Amino acid sequence: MGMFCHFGINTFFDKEWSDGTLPASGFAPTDLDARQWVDTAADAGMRYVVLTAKHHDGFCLWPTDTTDYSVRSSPWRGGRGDVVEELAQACRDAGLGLGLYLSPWDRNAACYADPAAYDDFYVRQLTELCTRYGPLFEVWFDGAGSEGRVYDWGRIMDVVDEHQPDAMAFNMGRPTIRWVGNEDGLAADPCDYVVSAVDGDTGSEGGDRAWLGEGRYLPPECDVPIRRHWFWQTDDLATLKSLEHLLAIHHRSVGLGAGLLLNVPPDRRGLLDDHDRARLAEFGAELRRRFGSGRPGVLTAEPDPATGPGTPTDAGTTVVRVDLGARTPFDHVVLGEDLASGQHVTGHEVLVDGEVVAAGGTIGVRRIHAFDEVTADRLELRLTGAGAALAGVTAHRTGATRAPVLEEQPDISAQKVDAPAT
Ligand code: FUL
Repeated sequence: MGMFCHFGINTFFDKEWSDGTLPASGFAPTDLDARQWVDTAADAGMRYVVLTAKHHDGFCLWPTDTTDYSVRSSPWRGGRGDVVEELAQACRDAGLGLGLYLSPWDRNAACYADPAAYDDFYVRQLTELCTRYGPLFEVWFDGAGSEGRVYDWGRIMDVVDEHQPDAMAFNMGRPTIRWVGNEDGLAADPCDYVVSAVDGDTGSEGGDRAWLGEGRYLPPECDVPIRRHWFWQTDDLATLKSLEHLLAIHHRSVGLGAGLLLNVPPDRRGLLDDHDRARLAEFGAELRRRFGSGRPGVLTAEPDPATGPGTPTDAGTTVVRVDLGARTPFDHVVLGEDLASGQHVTGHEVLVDGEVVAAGGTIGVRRIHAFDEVTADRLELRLTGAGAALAGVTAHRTGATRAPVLEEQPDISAQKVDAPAT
């Protein structure tokens, strides 16, 4: 789980997308403190933070040498500030990963009209980000606005490979993780890690989906804003997602084996809004209460006597007996698949006293199930899929006996989006 921070020139003009003409002088956070962002993220159980170093408007949050449209031309810290550096330092201090979003679509750069010149420009920007701020956990490539545009992804990704070989790459170029196909934060079952076709831009090596070929290992990262919009807006508070909705997103992303990147936008002070912080704190506390400590089971796996052993060509069924050590009341299980040789589980059932209490398709790194409370000292898992194996099972008594429920959410307001000329 990570925290997304959309912050930039839009924050100061009530915009979601601006067209690259908003004055840099408008970027004037009064009280910016990236440690507050990072501490809030860490308290909520986030492991990394991804910042919009440059959104589609082209305004750069670091003092780049590639354009004047940056913090250097703003009044903030007398033009000597660097938001990326302040966040990088705060992440280092707190032990969180740093991710950077660099929009390929740039509505300010004059050279955008010239693909070869812009590739140079973009490579220089990415090189700055990949060499000035220490190790990056993720680089985030957003496909919006780039429909039909061919970038030199080979060159672009060489920058990442050379300077940040361990960084995850989101969505474009040579991605290592993929967009889940919606901005609601929701994965679905099956949540396949190896895909040969996806929604969105993944595998856009020159825009060519054939790049996916027979299949690529690309687990999804589910991105979603905590309010209606990605950037902080003066009139958005009523759209702050409820605790129940956030728990439902968690259940449908992390609980299905996907990653979750939850956007919490800094405001015009350069601080996370107090309402959002309170909601995040509740969210983190509830996750800790539900899943922080559970009773781990001791696992014994054997082929199902009815179907025989699974072989590489025969999916078979594997039975995993889970010994909880003592009679335990529980209403949730958290399953983890053994992924050492890849993802193999394609179906599973959870049985208590011979009754199926939960069932599903894939498991992956984590799968969460909710059901009516039972009390037992053991349970059984029946797995389908050649080579299927589990890494762990924990039982939890949360007091909640059903999956949290998604609520209706408002759409992004068209007034906040300066649409490109068609
Ligand atoms: C979209 C962008 O257009 C939004 O502004 C936001 O950055 C979201 C994460 O991705 O494609």
